[in-house]
Amino acid sequence: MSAELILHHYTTSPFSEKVRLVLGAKALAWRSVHIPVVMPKPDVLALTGGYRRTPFLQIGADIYCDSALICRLLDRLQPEPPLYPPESAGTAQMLAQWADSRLFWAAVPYALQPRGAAAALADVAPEVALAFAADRAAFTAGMRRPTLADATVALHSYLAWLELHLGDDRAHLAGPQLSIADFSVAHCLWFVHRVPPVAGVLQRHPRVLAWLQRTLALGHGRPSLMDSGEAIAVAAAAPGHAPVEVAPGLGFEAGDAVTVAATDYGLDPTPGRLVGLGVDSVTIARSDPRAGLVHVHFPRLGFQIKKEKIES
Ligand SMILES: N[C@@H](CCC(=O)N[C@@H](CS)C(=O)NCC(=O)O)C(=O)O
Repeated sequence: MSAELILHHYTTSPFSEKVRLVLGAKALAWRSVHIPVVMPKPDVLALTGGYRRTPFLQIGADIYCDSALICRLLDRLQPEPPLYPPESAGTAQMLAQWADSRLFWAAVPYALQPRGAAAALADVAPEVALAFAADRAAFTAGMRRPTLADATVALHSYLAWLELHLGDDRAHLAGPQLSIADFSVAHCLWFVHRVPPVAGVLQRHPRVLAWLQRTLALGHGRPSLMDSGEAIAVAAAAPGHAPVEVAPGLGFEAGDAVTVAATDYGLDPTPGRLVGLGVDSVTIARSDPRAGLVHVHFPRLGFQIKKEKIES
């Protein structure tokens, strides 16, 4: 692998934990850039052009947004162990999508109930905790966030389903082989597991707990710290970009001025010129005064591309 893998993340981010565990399973070396937990994030936006969610992966002047796309990329770069083993790839991806959407939005509000938040934010000044709450309210504006009552019944149901699913002594969630499903479910339950006052809910599901401990033991690979200024300099100095093309028949042409934005929450759009489009991903080119010409890649699923009017 030529250019370095640079993961922009923060310790407490569940979707970052998903990617860190994939890096661990694949025994990869990577550079670790710690980004702010709340806005403003000027060095993040210099690279992504608008997307503010965590994590994203940088290779030179290519920026890969969303853990689903990052995991597909890592699997191409380092195929062993595979995240999409042919015998279970369909089941694995459906399970992963369920976990990243439904299980995530049960686990996070459950873990951040008052006694969980008190422990998770124990070392944080009250004004920082308030800023976090305000930031996440804006981040999820327009989305119906589960109440604690909603999240509690959902998490109990989901844990019971998983316990049943593991009842045939399968080693991994989609079958005998590790897959993307393990990482998507593990990052959600990790967020509950790491907060002692609420982690007891997992004890009632011994198969789930044993599977989670096995999955978390994959570790994080070999990270080494980098600061965000250095990461921007890496983008500015990169000799080029990963090859991409715009496939015909998908509604857009190469060079179109577009915005790309998530459709669920954290909807901030990234504007640019379309340079890549397929059924799996969309790529736009944009210039930044500090990072230079960057290509920002998104998954196609879960993101909306909109043509922008060009000022004449
Ligand atoms: N679908 C996205 C979801 C990412 C996501 O929700 N990340 C959370 C942190 S785990 C986030 O962006 N929180 C707000 C922030 O970090 O600014 C992915 O798979 O990467």
